[in-house]
Amino acid sequence: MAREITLIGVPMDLGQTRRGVDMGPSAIRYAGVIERLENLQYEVTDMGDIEIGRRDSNPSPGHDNLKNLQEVEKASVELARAVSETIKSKRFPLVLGGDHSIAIGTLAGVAEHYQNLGVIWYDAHGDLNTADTSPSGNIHGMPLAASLGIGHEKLVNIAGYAPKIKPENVVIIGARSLDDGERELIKEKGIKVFTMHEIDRLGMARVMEETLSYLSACDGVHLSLDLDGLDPHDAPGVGTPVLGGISYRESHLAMEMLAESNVITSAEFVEVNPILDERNKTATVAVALMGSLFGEKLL
Ligand code: 5AB
Ligand code: MN
Ligand code: MN
Ligand code: MN
Repeated sequence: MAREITLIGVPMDLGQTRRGVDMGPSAIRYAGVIERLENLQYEVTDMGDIEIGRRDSNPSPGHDNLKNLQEVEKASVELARAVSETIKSKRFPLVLGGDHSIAIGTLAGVAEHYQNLGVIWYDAHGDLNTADTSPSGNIHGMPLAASLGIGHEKLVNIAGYAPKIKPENVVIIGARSLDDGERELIKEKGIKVFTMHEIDRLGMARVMEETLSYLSACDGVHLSLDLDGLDPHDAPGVGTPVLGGISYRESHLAMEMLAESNVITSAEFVEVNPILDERNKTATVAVALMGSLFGEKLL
C-alpha cells in the first residue's frame, strides 16, 4: 500500500433523494480522518471536493428512471480524472462520499490502471440495478451494474471505456436487500455474494479469508464501503438503512484482515449522511474503520 494518501471529497447527493449525504465528506473530515492517518505515518493530502451540479428538478425526456443523470455523469467524469491522476502519481486514492453513485466515477478512474481489478462491495444492497430494474430511479442503486458495463450508456462509458470490471472479480459482502433484477443479474453473471446468512454462518474471519483467496489473481483491489453495510445500530446516519447488518466489531475485523493482506489499492467510504446521524457517529465509525484498513493496531 502506498504511504501517500490523497483524500478526494465528493459531496454528491444526486444519486438518491434524501438530503444531507452531500455533507458526508465534511462529517468524515470533522471526525478526524487526516489526523488518524497521519498518526499511522501516512503522508496525507486533502485535495478538497469535486464540484457537484444542481439537482435536476426537470428531468429531460428519455432519461426516465435515472434521476439527475446529467449531473451524476458530469461529476463522475471529474472524479474519474482526479482518481486516475492520484494513482498516476503513485498515491492511494481515498474517496469520501457522498452517495454511492460516486463509485461509477471512482472505478472509472481506478480501473484504467489495472488489467484485472478486484472489487469488494461492502453493502446491504447489490447496487446492481439499471433504469429498467430500479424501483426508485436512484443512480446510487446502479453503480456496480454500470461498472460491469450494464445500464445506460452514459453511466457505462464514463472516461471513455467499458466495462471497468469483470463479474468474476467482484465480491459483495453484507447483502440483505436485493431487488428482483439484481438477483437475476447475480445469478446470470455468477457474482460472488456473502449475504448476512453466510456472514452469520461462517463468521467474518472465514468470509474475509474466502474473499481474499477468491480475488488472489487480481492485480489491484478496490474497496467500496457503503456504511449501510453495517447494522443501523452502529451506523445510523445512512439514507437506506436495513436491519440485521454487519456489526462494528465484524467490520473492524474485516478491515484488519484487509490491512494484513496488503491487497487494497484504492478505497471509498460512502453514504454517510450527518443529517440522519446521531452526533456524527457514522462518520466516526467510518474513520475508525479507515484506521483499521490502514493498519492501526492496539499493540
Ligand atoms: B445504496 C434500492 N435497491 O435501487 C434501489 O445505498 C436501494 O448505494 C438502493 O446501496 C440503495 O433504489 C443504494 C431499493
Ligand atoms: Mn447500500
Ligand atoms: Mn451502496
Ligand atoms: Mn444507502
